[in-house]
This record gives sequence, C-alpha cells and structure tokens, in this order.
Amino acid sequence: MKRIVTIQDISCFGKCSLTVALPIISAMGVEAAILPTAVLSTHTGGFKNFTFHDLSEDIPKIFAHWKRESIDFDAIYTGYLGSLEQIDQMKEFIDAKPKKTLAFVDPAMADNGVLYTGFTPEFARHMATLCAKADVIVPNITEASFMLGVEYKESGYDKEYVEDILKRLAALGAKKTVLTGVSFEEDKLGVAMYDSEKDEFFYYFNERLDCKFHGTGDVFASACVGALMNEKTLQEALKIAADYTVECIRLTIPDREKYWYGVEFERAIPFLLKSLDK
Ligand code: PXL
Repeated sequence: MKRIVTIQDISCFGKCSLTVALPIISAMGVEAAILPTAVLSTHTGGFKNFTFHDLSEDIPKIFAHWKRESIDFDAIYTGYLGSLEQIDQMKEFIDAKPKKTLAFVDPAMADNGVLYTGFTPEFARHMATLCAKADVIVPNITEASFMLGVEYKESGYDKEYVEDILKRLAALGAKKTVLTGVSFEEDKLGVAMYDSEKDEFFYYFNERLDCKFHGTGDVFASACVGALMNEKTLQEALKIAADYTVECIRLTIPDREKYWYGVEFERAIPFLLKSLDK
C-alpha cells in the first residue's frame, strides 16, 4: 500500500485541509499519515474570531522522531502552512527525503486575487522557495501571481499569459507546474500544466458551474495526489481531480448559500472511485 504524509492545518469545523485530505486519500486506497501545521477552531474563509494554535515548535521534533524510526513516505503533500518558519521546515524535510518520494506542494494561501486572512506578500514570496523544491506544484492563478510578482488577471487572458506563468514557476525549480482555475472561455474552467523536463504543456477543461465554494483547492489537490499514488500519470490525475471537484460542486449547488463552508465532497466519493477504476 502506498503511504503519503499530508502536512496542513486542522480546521476543526469547516471543510478544508486535513478534514478533506484524509478522507479523500484514504478512500482512494492510500495510507495518509498527517502532520498538522496549526489547529484552528474553523477555517478562515467565512468565520470570524477563530482560534489559531501554531504547531511550528512541534514539527522539528516530529520529523526527528520519524527519522529515528526510519519512517518514510511515497509522497509528501504540503498544503496550508501556518508560519514563515514552517516553510523552511518543509524545505528541510524535502531536502532530506529519499529520491523515490514525490514532493507535491499546494501553496494554499490565496484565491480570487487576494491572500487569505493572516498571510502577507512576504509569506507568498517565501512560499516560492518551497515550490522550487517540488516535483509537482498546484497553485491557482492568484497564488502564482503573488509568488512570482506578476499581474493577477481574473479573466480575459490568453494562452501566452498562462504559459508564461507556468514557465516562470518552472524556472523557480519545480519540475511539473500546474495552474488551477484557468479559463479562456466563459463556460469552461480547468487546469494547465507544464512539464519542464519534456518542455510540454497540457490542458484539461470542464464545464464552469456558476458557484464558487470554499476548500475546492484542497479537494482538487487531495484527489490529484491520490490518483498519482494509484499509478496514474499527472495528466490522468489532473483530469480525475478536476472532474471530481466539478462533481463535488454540482452536488453542493442546491446548498449554495453555504459557499463559504465547503463542498459535500463525501457524496462524490463513489464518483471519484469509479474514475479511478476502483
Ligand atoms: O482551503 C484552504 C484553507 C486551508 N486552511 C485554512 C483556511 C483555508 C482557506 O481559507 O482558512 C485554515
């Protein structure tokens, strides 16, 4: 059985990060070890006065214990990090990993042109130095523009804009760069990918549903890692993850006033497993 470690926060209430990653990855038949970066009472995307307990101090001790126990992973999947210091801790962890371990980084920190509550432009620039060490990164256009210092465009851009961003991300050092939330036509939304070793681009589009929900980036990234651990190619994994995310949104639309809460990803798990041939 494949084993990954996913490193992101626990938002006790509200569907995102570990409460999404764990069930999705487990359902895909992959062991999911976790390392919480922070414990919050809720996510930060619609609740006020949430608690935030930073676990930066524990992380080096946890890594040291795992090293003594010779614990290793088929993939390291990082998401929402709680401090600048944690970015450096993740870089060290990736530097020390065995060659076979996939480093998958979702620089979860922004969407729709703005940083999530609590993040700064300095954090975003520092996150770029973690992305530099990854095999695969999956920022949305907002996150990529903050990391690279390029203009954020919500719409009306062309392939040249997208491919320039993908290549700039690759120039940081990441081997395969993905951009999520790419749209050239009003009714289509999808992902773009650049494989820097092959110098090849890949696109996949699905229908755009006119509703945005919180936590869909985490749903997408978790399904993508899960598919990669099921021996899918990155192209196949991106397609599986994009289709699953759309299905989660479709199922949640009747409850659309809860867009800030998260998607009913649980109800779409049978759909996900079918697309994996499980
Ligand atoms: O979905 C990304 C995410 C993860 N963790 C926390 C968040 C968010 C988005 O706002 O608030 C705590």
